[in-house]
Amino acid sequence: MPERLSTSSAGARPTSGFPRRFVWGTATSATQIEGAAAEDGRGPSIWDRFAHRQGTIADQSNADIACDHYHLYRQDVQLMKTLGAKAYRFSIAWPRIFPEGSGQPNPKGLDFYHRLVDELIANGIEPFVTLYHWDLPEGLQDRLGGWMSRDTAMAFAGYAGYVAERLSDRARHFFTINECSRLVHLGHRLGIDAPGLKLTEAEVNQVRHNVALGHGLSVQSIRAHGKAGTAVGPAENIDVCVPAIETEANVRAAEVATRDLNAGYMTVILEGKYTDAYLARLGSNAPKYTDEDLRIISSPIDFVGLNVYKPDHYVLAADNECGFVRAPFPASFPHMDSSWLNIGPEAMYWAPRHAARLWGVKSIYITENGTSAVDEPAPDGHVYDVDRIMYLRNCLMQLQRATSEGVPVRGYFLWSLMDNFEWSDGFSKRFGLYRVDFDTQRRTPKLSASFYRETIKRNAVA
Ligand code: PNW
Repeated sequence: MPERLSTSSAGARPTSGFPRRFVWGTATSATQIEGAAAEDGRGPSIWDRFAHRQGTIADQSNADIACDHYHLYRQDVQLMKTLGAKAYRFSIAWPRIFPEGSGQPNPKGLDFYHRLVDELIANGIEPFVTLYHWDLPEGLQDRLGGWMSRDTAMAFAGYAGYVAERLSDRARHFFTINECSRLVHLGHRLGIDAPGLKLTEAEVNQVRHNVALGHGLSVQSIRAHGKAGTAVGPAENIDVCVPAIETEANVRAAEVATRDLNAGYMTVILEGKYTDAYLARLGSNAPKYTDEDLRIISSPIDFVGLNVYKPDHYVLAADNECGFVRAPFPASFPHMDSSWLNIGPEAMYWAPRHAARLWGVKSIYITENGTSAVDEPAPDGHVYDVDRIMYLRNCLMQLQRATSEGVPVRGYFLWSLMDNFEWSDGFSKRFGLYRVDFDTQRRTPKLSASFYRETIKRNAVA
């Protein structure tokens, strides 16, 4: 006899709930939404110059205007309120605060973030501040060689402390640097992100070390200058290793691989030293550093932020030196509208679980998750982005598995509130819950905005 399906609670999955007080939010970054690139004393950033260089951006666009959020922030806060979001992760443009990177601050630049923070709080939305989302002041690139120099790490700490001192009476959570791994790899090795460099292996490894140092120095500076109780941590897209088949041996192999493949940033932050395997792999290209650097880099943090989009490796246990094999991605592996965005929602379970198991992290935020989609309006004018909903639903179900097993995930920030300047893809890839018409700056909710609002309301996957 066929089993009877319960019809009493249509759609309500029995295990779809999240912990009480789970923080639901959206995320953006300054360059991608603000515009007003030369307003109120803002200095140029490496992304301004890079985007204006021929052939760097897929659609020949730049971020001079983007979503014009600098002027439309009040309306954008209302979009968040409509979603029922409880928090907002945004980044501060360093060149608004210190137009030259260091030296003379620009009070008008900071005023914008005072206004934004006040507006958020007035609407019951908690501000989560990212201090560096890739918009290095151009002056630091020109004068110091940017992250090739330790002095940039020092300048970053100075800026971070300056901001924390002034905003931490209302913003209680600070993320230091967004995605060290991408800024190093795409910006300094492949040259497809600003500053568009193709450095040698030794230089790339030194840049990674300097960024880690900048993270650690800024943690110390935020503690020194922020109000008591200011919480601080990184926001990193760690390489997420997923056991190809969920056996005990594969799970262990995925943990070993995660620790090893993130050795240059997350592992050194949480363990206070570079792993032997990492140093052996780099050989004579290893970065130059002191023991004091390692102590700074591993300054205690209050939480770990994880940007999770896709699995990076499917891993099997193996009888080799490193203890694992990475299965190559088959050519047929499915992806979303961005070709790099492989579909593997299990990454959303394994990323925080690895952080909790490997390093004993007690507090985790998913600082980004989301997808690009084509988002053409239907004849009736609506955007039925059911592919984005599918992607989000699957990721959130995996996240729910993690929280239901006790993995300490405190909140989730969906990338992104609205379509924006998607770096070298320009405006050709849309990640928003709200569609932006970049000619009129009109924002229109997509179907996924309703999905997210319903999820927040239920505190369960809708
Ligand atoms: C993140 N990957 O970048 C950034 O933090 C955002 O600024 C960006 O808009 C968003 O994700 C969407 O791209 C990533 O290849 C880009 O795994 C690529 C990857 C991860 C993150």
